[in-house]
Amino acid sequence: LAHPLHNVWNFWYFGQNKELSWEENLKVVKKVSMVEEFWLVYGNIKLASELRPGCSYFVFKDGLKPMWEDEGNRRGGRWLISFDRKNRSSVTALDDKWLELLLCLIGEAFDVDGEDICGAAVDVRLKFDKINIWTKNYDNKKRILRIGKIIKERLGLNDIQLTYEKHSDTQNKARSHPPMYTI
Ligand code: M7G
Repeated sequence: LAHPLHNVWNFWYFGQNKELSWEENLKVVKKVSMVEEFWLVYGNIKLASELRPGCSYFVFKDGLKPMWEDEGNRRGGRWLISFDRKNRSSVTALDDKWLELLLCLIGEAFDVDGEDICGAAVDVRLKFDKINIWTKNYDNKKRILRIGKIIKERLGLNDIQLTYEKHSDTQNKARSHPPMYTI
């Protein structure tokens, strides 16, 4: 007996081979359309906290590539949550938050606002771990704020500020841009 997910998702891994371009470093690990497949994949890959700095996981709806250039992300942006690695309260703090976020995605915790969700990423970097949630249209302020509020509650981030940046601003690093939304 298998339990279908409301959406089909792809797990992606971003490795860090300096000889390859950014896009070439991005690989689909597995497509999941059933709850059982989700746990199988989750249980067979390294925990986020075990990734080498420079690596990322992305979990995106099927049909979307986890990149700014994808048609589904062109008008989009992301909620960005940064964790200073010095403050990793326990080895599993990041893993717990990432898993909780994945359960929000596959469990459709955002109700109809979830239509705006493209996917999520966890980035392990030297000084910071980052979790981001990508949405498809940066003008959908109400939806974005409601999504941000649920993430804050579910991930237990009441003391942390979340900022929403549009991808076109993230891409244009030459100028610094204030975030579009903050909660
Ligand atoms: P990052 O991995 O999102 O954050 O972006 P980091 O700075 O903490 O490592 C690092 C770099 O990866 C960017 O400056 C881009 O060169 C490249 N990059 C990241 N993303 C999400 C994209 C993307 O969607 N498309 C392209 N072409 N490059 C990207």
